[in-house]
Amino acid sequence: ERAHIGVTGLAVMGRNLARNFARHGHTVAVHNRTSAKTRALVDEFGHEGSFLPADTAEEFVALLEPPRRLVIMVKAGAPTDAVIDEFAALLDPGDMIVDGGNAHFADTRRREAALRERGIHFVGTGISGGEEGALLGPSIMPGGSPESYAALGPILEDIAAKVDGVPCCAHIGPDGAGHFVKMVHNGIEYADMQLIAEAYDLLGRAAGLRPAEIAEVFQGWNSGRLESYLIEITADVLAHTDADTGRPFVDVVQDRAEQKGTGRWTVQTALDLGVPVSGIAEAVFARSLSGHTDIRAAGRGLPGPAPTTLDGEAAARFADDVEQALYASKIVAYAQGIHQIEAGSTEYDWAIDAGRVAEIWRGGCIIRARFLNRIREAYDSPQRPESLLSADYFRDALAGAQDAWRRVVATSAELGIPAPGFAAALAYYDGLRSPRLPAALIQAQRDFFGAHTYRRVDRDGTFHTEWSGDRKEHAV
Ligand code: NBP
Repeated sequence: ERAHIGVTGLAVMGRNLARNFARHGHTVAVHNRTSAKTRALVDEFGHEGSFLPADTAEEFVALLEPPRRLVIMVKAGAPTDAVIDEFAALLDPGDMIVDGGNAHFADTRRREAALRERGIHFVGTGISGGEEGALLGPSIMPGGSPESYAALGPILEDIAAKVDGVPCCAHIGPDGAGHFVKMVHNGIEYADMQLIAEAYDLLGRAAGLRPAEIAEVFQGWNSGRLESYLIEITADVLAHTDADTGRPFVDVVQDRAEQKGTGRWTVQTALDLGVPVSGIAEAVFARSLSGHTDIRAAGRGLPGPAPTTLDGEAAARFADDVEQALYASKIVAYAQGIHQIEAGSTEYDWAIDAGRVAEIWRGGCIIRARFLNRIREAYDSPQRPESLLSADYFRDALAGAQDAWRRVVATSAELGIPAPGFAAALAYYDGLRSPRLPAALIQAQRDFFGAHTYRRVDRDGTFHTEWSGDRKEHAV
């Protein structure tokens, strides 16, 4: 008997993916560097389906039906390269290696090019949804060649999450496109989490609500347009009481957020592409600031406004405003992320369909949300929007939210409660709206000190003014 697909790397993710394949009726070859994990998987879950365990790489490869489909789920970076090298030597032209780890898309492009030389399809695949998603249905973002998707697509679509019967898996584009989109997904996740955290902070510190009360507010929001996985788990976390102390759980957690680096990659890549992902950047920086206990300790005595909390009715109105600010800022975060995806797609010639990306994010992944349907609709419409913000539905939503959004940003500034995500999103929105930006002055300054030239509003051409001389303008 041969396996339809194989999984090597049987830590939490690989093991759950292998089980997911098996539960869908696929015969799965399983392998791990340390074979105890392979045995443990078969002992514990062998009854769930058909597993073919292998102790060595050679045995593993021999178990796969040609053309071979081999999924690697090991630690990103050097371990992934080591495993690719080990297996590539054993494969034949036409075989496929799927890297389901969180690789940087530049590594995926390098690996894909190297394996293509040898006739092997390398399919860098973003997989979102964590441990539970891997088992019950993740969102899957495969890159690689269209030929590889023809062979892999059906089996990946089988195990993906489904929303309205549509699998949350689609071929994103060639080489690194899948990992690029997964990276931006994680960047949006950072932004979304930061915005939710700011909403929580404002409801607590400005409106005077306790965590259990904020949990109720979030529960309410989760039955409206903000319905999403992150809002749902936020309500759960805020309602949770610490068993040791009887205090709200969130109050006993140290306020230092960590990061594994995909948010940082998103921002680094956006800087290279020249895309303003200010919401994602603020989220990365807010985590970073939280971790600097030294400068935070030094800053604690800095003066601020006297602490005040809104009274009952004002607090209730404020909570409604925060819902609007959160929704509007979230729209901006997605608009910025999609802009980055489109810029990456242009830069690397990937022809990514943003509407399809929104569609496969509707289920399985951490940023799954009701409003992704609206994004898909916007990009499916005959007049594709230049920015998500200019699509009819979103323009109207922002028009309805903007007064409240401005009040929330103003209140946060007045009360001295940091809301960098809300503020950056609003500034981006106002930046797009502005018929004229102060960039004109910046360009003039650049010409003054560095002869960097400028363009005029009234004539074509490039100009320089002799600032240190007669201040006459010359065409250059
Ligand atoms: P880990 O990222 O913790 O990796 C552990 C696995 O890598 C084990 O199977 C280990 O084998 C294997 N491995 C290592 Br480490 N070095 C190796 C080497 N030189 N040769 C062969 N195998 C090696 O596992 P994970 O948390 O399941 O994540 C797997 C991938 O999925 C990662 O790239 C991760 O970023 C990505 N991912 C994770 C999540 C999540 O929620 N955890 C979500 C989405 C994507 P051993 O057992 O012999 O040590």
